[in-house]
Amino acid sequence: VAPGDLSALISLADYEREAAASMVPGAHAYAVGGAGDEITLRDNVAAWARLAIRPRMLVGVGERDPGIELLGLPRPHPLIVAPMAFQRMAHPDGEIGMARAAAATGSIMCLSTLATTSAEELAEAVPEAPRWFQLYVFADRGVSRELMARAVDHGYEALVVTVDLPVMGVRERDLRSGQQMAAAELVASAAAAGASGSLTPKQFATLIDPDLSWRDVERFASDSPLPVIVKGVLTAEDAVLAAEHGARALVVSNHGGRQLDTVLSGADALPPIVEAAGDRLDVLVDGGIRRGTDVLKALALGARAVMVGRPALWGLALGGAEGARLVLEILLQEFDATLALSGARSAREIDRRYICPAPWAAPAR
Ligand code: FNR
Ligand code: LAC
Repeated sequence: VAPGDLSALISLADYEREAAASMVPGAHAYAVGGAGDEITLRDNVAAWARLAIRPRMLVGVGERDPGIELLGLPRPHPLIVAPMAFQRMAHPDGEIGMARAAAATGSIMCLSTLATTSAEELAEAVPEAPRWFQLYVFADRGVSRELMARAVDHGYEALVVTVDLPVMGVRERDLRSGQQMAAAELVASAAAAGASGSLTPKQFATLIDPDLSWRDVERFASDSPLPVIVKGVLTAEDAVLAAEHGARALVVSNHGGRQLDTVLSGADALPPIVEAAGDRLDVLVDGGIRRGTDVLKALALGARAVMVGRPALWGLALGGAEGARLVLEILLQEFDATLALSGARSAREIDRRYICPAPWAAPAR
């Protein structure tokens, strides 16, 4: 495609392919890579394709409502932009561009602790974006408390505590690329982490406290006026602990296959977690959401909402705020068509009856 002309890109797969051709190789490796042999990375996508849809006919789908309820509040649809570090590495619009795309589409923007824009800058630049703040807890708890206070002061609606990165996963694409990044892109993030100068993702990871425990989650939940969402849980056991320690919600996630290879996909981990959570927790899921049909399947398995990671970053890389917006719009249009063709008038009525195990083998990618 000609630079600036995104109209030829009609699917998220188109964005994936074009981003691979146009991003700086080191930045692309960091964005798309996974841990180890990338078995989980691939399975995150394949797992949604192992589910088939059981559509109902003649339901009357002339009016469709993609709206859901999350943390007790109505939301226009179930899409959330996943927290992703260093977005200015993909495009100069960075996190502010991503927030504009989220605001334009009614999606929640989740800002990473390791962002290249501070929480307050983002809030001032795009006050209309519904926003959550993702917290990495550093060994220096003062820094985390400061980050939390700033999120509270600047209109962030939830605190997403990521618990699956006690240490950084071993990502061979980054080892091969040397993870070259412009120092300027790293300075803002270093400031957020309470350090001066610039830090690479690997250096950041060493600031994160590997001894973080459920007691810390409980403390954040009781100190924070914002609801705490635990991100990165894959077992029913941990879902029960999250509820017992004051979390309001959790994100079933393997960090986009970037941490421990050969763990379960979100789709496969979800059902026992939904069952264990009962009505104590809102359960969200992420990993490999690339089609509107994937969104319906996630809701059918009991998720209330989904986070979308890399596709939004491909959009940002190719067209800044506008590119990210187009990606979210494609997904929303696909989800609307999926509702109509599945015979679901409302996202809230989607349940297990809409899916079954697929009789085909998921296509290899
Ligand atoms: C991430 N992810 C992530 N998660 C988090 O809690 N804090 C972070 O700073 C980051 N950073 C980050 C950077 C990049 C480049 C990627 C691709 C991912 C994980 C992210 O929030 C989410 O869990 C996955 O990306 C979801 O999978 P998909 O949609 O990318 O397949
Ligand atoms: C990553 C971290 C920073 O996945 O969350 O790269």
